[in-house]
This record gives sequence, structure tokens and C-alpha cells, in this order.
Amino acid sequence: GVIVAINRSTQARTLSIPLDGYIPNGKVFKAIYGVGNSTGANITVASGALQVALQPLSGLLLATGSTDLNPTAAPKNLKVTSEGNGTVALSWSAVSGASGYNVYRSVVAGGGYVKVNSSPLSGTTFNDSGLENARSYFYVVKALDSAGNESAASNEVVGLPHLTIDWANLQWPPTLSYTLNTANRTDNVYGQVYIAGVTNASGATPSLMAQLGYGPSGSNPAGNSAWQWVDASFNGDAGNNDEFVASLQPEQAGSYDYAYRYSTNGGKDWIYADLDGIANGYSAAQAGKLTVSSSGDTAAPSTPANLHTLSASPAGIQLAWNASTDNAAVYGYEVLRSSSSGGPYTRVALVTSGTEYNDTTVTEGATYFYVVRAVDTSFNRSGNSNQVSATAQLRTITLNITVTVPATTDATARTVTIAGFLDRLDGGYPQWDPTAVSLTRVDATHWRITFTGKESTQIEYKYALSSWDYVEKDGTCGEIGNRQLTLSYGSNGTQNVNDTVENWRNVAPCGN
Ligand SMILES: [Ca+2]
Ligand SMILES: [Ca+2]
Ligand SMILES: [Ca+2]
Repeated sequence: GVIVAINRSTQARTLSIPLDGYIPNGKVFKAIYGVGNSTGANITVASGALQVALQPLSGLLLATGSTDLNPTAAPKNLKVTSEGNGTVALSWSAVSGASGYNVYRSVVAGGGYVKVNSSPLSGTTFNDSGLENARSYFYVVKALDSAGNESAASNEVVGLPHLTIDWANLQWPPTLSYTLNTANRTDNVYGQVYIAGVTNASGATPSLMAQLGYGPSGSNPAGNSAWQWVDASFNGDAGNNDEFVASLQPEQAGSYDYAYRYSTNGGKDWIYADLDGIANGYSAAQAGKLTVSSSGDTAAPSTPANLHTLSASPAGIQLAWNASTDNAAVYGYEVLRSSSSGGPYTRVALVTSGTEYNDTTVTEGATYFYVVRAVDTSFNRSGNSNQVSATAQLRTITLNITVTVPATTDATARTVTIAGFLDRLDGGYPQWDPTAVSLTRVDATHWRITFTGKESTQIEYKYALSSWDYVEKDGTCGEIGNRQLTLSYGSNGTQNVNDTVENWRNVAPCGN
């Protein structure tokens, strides 16, 4: 490092040169060349700055010479070795030449790190504590050399501190029966959890999640996509346990198992709980037994017809269809979506009021394929409607403008032009240039032009005869405000506009 210090003042001065983040404390600069100052002195960086005394109207060149400014290599193999109640333990590989390490933590990946340790760590492990459970923390480690230089960051790791469940179960009831009906759910189902030193505290345990689910009889629920889960609510303390409550709404007759599951790390991992608890693991024989019966109505609703898009933009794709009928009653419509024609479709909505849906979970520029099907009050489903596709972008409008002009126009031998915010339309038109965009003469009193542009685009414009000296005027030769227009898709994407110019400036009967 080299520093040039100059004092332009006629008074002696001491400069404080900030070096924090550039040169570590303890580095020594030597005064190697001076104008009006003596050389040879050593000055040490302290408190993140270098203090340099200068004579009036003088200069001094300072350099670190052979001082070590090169950090070691970055630490490698940073790992999370354990995650506990508010804790994350880390380890990493020792770095050759390192005299210590600093650990940095962030709540977002890739940046925002803050140093965690107060003084450099001599070992290659660190236990972070006082963390929020079920929240992700991101770590990197840097090595320090004996001169205090800090290396680049290690690989980043993520730690997820969490509680450990000691015991949990499906508490009650051991059996359920249910008749298919969109208006009803099953009876309440309860589950309990014990975490030593935690659940005995009054009230719900932060970061403890519970879900009730059901699936095929005799199946293992762990990671089984045939099981369906609903969030359970904290129901109160039951002795030293936290108790949860939830209910189910099966949609098909049959026999099922049901169980609780619990997570303390935000749903990353689940523990599956049966009637006799988790101590001996989960067994289907200890699952709750659910019997779902038909209501007697097994006739499906009619298939919805005429599915169509009402609008499509980056903000959403709006769908509408014709209502279905059913022997009992239509409960609603499932809107199914796919990224490819013909499916497979995923349900994006259950519409229980009306026959329209605005899908706002779209990505700009993406194309989606939709069908809808009707559901009756016994969860019988119709066939799929016709498929429609739509792209989540603004549509192109064809704008046909016809302008009626004064009968005096031809005699001017000038061309009718349009000027305005035409740069907002397709075609690269200029803004407000009365010489640039000509209309086509239809007959003595009609001229026309066609533009294209995106729906919802707003423009302002005026007509002229190729010059602002011949701009349009009102019926009494007064100035008029800008015409305004918003591009609208309408029924077919073509918008027809008819304007009338009353007079031109500098054409009788108008003067300037
Ligand atoms: Ca509690
Ligand atoms: Ca068990
Ligand atoms: Ca029916």
C-alpha cells in the first residue's frame, strides 16, 4: 500500500486517514519521500486509521514496503454438524497459515452476513445459540492470518434450529364415519405432543406444527402422496402436552386410515403419530379408521360448456363458462390448469359462487391450458369442459382510425397527419411529430390509418396538415385539447375509431 499525504494549509496539520476495511490495524507505513517533511519515520495503523503529522505547505509519501497484505485461502468444507433448540453447530477444515477464524451469519442466502463471534476463534468448530427455532440461518467462515488479514468466505451452509419431539400421538377418536356432503366435515380429531421442558409451558409452542391427514387403508403415510393433510389448530394444554384439533372432508366413498403428523422445522421433516404414540413407531394397525359412505346421489353434474377467456394479462387470466346442472345440486366448479395442452392438469381453484375465475397465479409471458369440471354436493364430478389456452401477456389490438376532415382540405394540397404519443404503439413512431405519420386519403373528406398496439395502452394525439401551422381547431377556430384513447380488446381485438376535424389553423375560416 502507498499513501500520498499533502497539506495545502499554511498551518501544521495532523491528518487522520481512514483505512478500516482496507488495511488492518498494526500495519506499519514508512515515510519514504518528503517535501517539507522529514522521512524515515514508521507510523502504525491504529483504530482503523493512520495519523500523519505534516508541516505547513508540505507533502509526504508513505508505503507499507514488504508488509504482509495477503490473506490465507478461504476455509473449505463448512458443515452443519447439529441443529438443536435455538442452536446450530458448525465445523470446517483448518486452513494452512490461519491464526484464527470468524463466523458470519445471515437470515438470507448469499449475503447480508454479520460476524457472530466477538473475538477470533482458534478452533475449527462453532456453536451458535439464541436462535429462533424453525428459521433458516446461513453461515460462512473466513480465516485470519497472523497479520490480521481476513480471507475470502468459505462455502455457505444453512442451519435450521429446532425443537425435538419426545412423544406424540393421535389422541381421539379411534374411528370416524362420514357421509359425503359438501356442507359437512367429519367430527373433530385430536392429537397431543410432548416436548420436555417446552410443551408444559402455558399455551401453544411456537414452531410446533400439526396436521391431520387420511389416506388408503393400511398404507404408510410418510412421504405418501396418496395421503391428504389439513393444518390442525392448537386446542389447549392437556397436562404437560400441547393438544391439537382438526377435521377432514373426504370426497370419495371408501375406507381410509387417518393419523396426525408433527413438525418442528417448518415442515421440512414430519413425525407420524398413531393411537399408541410414536415411541414404538407408526403402524397402520394403530391408525384411526375412517369409513366414508355415499349420500345416495351418485349422478354426476352435466359437463360445463363454453369455457372461454375473458381477458389475459400479466396480472391474471380471466375465465368464464356456462353453468352445469345436477339431479341434486351443483356445489361448485374445479378450475384445472396445465402448462401443456391435454394435461396433466392441477386444480388451481374450487369456485363455489358464479361461473367465472380470475387466475392471478400466472407468470408473465407463460401460456396455460385450462379445463373446468362441475362438483355436486356429494362430490360427484362431471367430465372436463373444453380446453382453452391463454398467455399471460397483454394482447395486440388493431386500431383503425378514420377521420372526417373539412371539405377545404383537398384545396390546401397538404397531407393529413397524426401526431402524439404514437411511440407507445407498435411500429417505432416518433412522439408529437406533425410531419412524420401520414394518413391515407379515402375521399375528399375522409382519411384513415391503421395502428397496432398492446391492450390498455393510453395515447393522446392531434391531427394536422403536416405542420403545427395547420393543426386542427374547433368549430369556432379555438384551440382544442389533446384527443385521448385507450386501446381495448373488445370482442375481437379490433378497435374502430371515428374522429372529426372541424377546422385547420390558417385555413379559412380560421386564421393563425
Ligand atoms: Ca403448552
Ligand atoms: Ca405407534
Ligand atoms: Ca348429483
